[in-house]
Amino acid sequence: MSVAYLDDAAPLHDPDHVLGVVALAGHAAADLAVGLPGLDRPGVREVWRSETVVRRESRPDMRLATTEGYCFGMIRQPVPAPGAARKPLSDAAQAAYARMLAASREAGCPNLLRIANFVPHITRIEAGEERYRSFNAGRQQAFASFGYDAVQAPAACGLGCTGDALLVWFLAGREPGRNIDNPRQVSPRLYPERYGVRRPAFARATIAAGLLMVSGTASIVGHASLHAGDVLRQTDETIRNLDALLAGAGGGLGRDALALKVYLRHASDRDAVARRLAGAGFAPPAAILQSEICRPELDIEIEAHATFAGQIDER
Ligand code: 3EB
Repeated sequence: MSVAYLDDAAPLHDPDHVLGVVALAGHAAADLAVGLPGLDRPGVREVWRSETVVRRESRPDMRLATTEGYCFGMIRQPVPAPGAARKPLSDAAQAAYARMLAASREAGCPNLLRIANFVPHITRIEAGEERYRSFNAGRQQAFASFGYDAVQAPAACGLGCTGDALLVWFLAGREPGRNIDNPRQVSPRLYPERYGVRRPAFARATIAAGLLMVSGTASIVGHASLHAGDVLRQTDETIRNLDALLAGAGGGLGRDALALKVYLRHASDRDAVARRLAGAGFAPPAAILQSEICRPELDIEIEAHATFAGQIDER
């Protein structure tokens, strides 16, 4: 599997091998339109490709691509209006995750390998509860009702977006991946209750499909956010977390092997953060995007992937 980042003018070649096109920023044609403000270029599409030919299918508000051994899905789940549901985000998350679990199992790919969550207005308080907490409840409920063990949950990201739909894409496989732990951070399953009575469920990184896929990573040590108000110290802490995951993955990958997606709360932080990352030996980010991070005190979250030749079972 491979991932590329295209600006809006770039043609999408070899469509038979494309699993999915996610427009992170800009308005180019895509399977899933996230449409965050692009801080380094106005349009950027993330393109997932398979080495083998892809079968594609469209359902209402969902695109599905399957290959021998893998399934890639993109879901646009409308969020009910606050008056129409008691917990709109919980309902939407439960519905989106139920569709994901049903579709991946139906495709013979019951092992989730990577999930991305874009939650509209993620830190807004609604009916006395933050929407991210409500999202966490719905995600857990769907896992529970499908008998999916949340301990197996793969790498993910949880970011804010605008609009009125929850956007989720996922990669699932016939075979399981290998989840990587970050010893500097507690598992999201063990976060304190303030992130939801039903906790977040995701792994810090997953190795599968020839990729090391690193979750949204932030300035969190243990379960606590560090360096509130200082984006550069948050960047440094995030780099230490990325280093821990590179070490945990094995295979000798360095910082420069990672393709980064950098999410910033404040557009004005772009140049300082880009300089800090370059100075630390990272390649220029694949994308720099403006987004609401899921904890109000965090100003930066970094997601990454690298091609990974190491065997999944070589522990
Ligand atoms: C964190 O480490 C930061 O809820 O799926 C990162 C990755 C975060 C995934 C998710 C949230 C999620 O808790 C936020």
